[in-house]
Amino acid sequence: LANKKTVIKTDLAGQTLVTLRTLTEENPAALATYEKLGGYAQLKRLVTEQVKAPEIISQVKVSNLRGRGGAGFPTGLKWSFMPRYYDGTKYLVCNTDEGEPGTFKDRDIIRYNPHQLIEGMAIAAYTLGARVGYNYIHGEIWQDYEIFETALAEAREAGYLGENLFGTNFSFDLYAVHGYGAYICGEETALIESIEGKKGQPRFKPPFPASYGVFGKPTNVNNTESYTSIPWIMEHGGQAFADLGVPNSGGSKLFSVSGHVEKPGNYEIRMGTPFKDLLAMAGGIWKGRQLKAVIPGGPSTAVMPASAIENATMDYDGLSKAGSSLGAGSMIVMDDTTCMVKTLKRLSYFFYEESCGQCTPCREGTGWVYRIIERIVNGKGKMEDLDLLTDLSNNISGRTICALGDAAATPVLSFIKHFRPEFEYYIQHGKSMVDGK
Ligand code: L3W
Ligand code: SF4
Repeated sequence: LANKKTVIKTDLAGQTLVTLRTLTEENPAALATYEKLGGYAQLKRLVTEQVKAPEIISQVKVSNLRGRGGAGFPTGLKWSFMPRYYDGTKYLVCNTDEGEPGTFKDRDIIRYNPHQLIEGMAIAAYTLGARVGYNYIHGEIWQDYEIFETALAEAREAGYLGENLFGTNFSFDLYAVHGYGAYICGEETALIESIEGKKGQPRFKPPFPASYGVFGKPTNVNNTESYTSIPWIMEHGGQAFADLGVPNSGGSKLFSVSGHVEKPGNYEIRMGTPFKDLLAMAGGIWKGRQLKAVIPGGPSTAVMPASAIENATMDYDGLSKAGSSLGAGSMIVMDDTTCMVKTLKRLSYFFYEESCGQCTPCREGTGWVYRIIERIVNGKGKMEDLDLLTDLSNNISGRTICALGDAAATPVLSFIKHFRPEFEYYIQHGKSMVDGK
């Protein structure tokens, strides 16, 4: 790794680096770099001083860290669901299966700061009594998977993973699992099925993974960014992490900014940062054009017209008050040349393609929705299609095993709600109001 040439961003102005704190160094992914910045010191301290689990969980609760995979579930609360006294193996799972359009933050963590993730997972394993862990990495990313495997080997060699760590009776083995590139495997129970060697299809919940996870054993599943925040919280205290953000949204957070901006990329900023500041960091709207709309947290979060997001803040409550949600922080920016009808066609195809097919409303509904939008784009739409799309989406949402059904409905409902005249124009004229094609 030390010899591996990595491309790093040099302009980190305005960012508060927690999960990507090695980015300022020349070899960010190397073990020596992480150790130089105090890496693995928290794991060693907690294990050798035998700090009790409730004390650690209480710091995580105070930190206001909320799950970074999209649902925003409080991490400390989730950790408290794991049974403390259990006569058998408990598991730890990290979800690095980011696959939704516009999501690309977790791969940067394993690319630039894999050891902080490993330390965060080892601290979680110590706290929750997990003996074995898996990091499930999206099947379409190869180089980052290899970087993580190298980091695992370094950590084992240095005595941070394995048997009887630091001479205590705490043992933790961590493995990387290379996924298959299916979006649905990012759903935690589909991911668990996939780890078990089965087809990646979601299970009914409850039971939640905390009681019935990998191989039917208690399992804690968190996102990559969530685990990677843990060493910082242990070093500085839960309150310091909470203070980086705003009430109800602790810490700083990675935002993956893509679309029509001058400098797309990941930006780690404090929760509660105004949208305008994040947009400015990303260089503003490209080519001097105007902002038209933003999908703030990934396509499963509602699209927002410029007027709704312009004065919003980037945190759970801020975006929810403005009419959408934070999701995984995957912000897709669209300029005034964007045709919303064609954009919706692309997004709908994604959900149709990625549906696992178990539930009738999702399997049939996503395809039906896609075909209607395709028909509109091909100039054969009917005005009643808009009500049909709304009706169909409302009948997918809330009637399926997993959240993909709701996720597929969200863009359709929000695009039609905010940009209905564009859809009506397309149906009436057989071409786009925006690009005339
Ligand atoms: C025990 C209870 N555990 C809840 C746990 C549950 C899970 C977590 C949150 O979906 C969302 C989805 C995407 N006892 C529990 C309990 N839990 N109650 O808490 O659960 P849930 O069901 O709210 O969320 P989820 O199934 O994890 C995640 C949305 O995120 N999303 C997705 C982005 C895409 C990516 C990607 O490509 N990687 O992240 C963006 O918004 O639509 O709604 O752990 O077990 N009583
Ligand atoms: Fe599969 Fe869709 Fe049902 Fe989720 S909602 S289990 S993706 S068919």
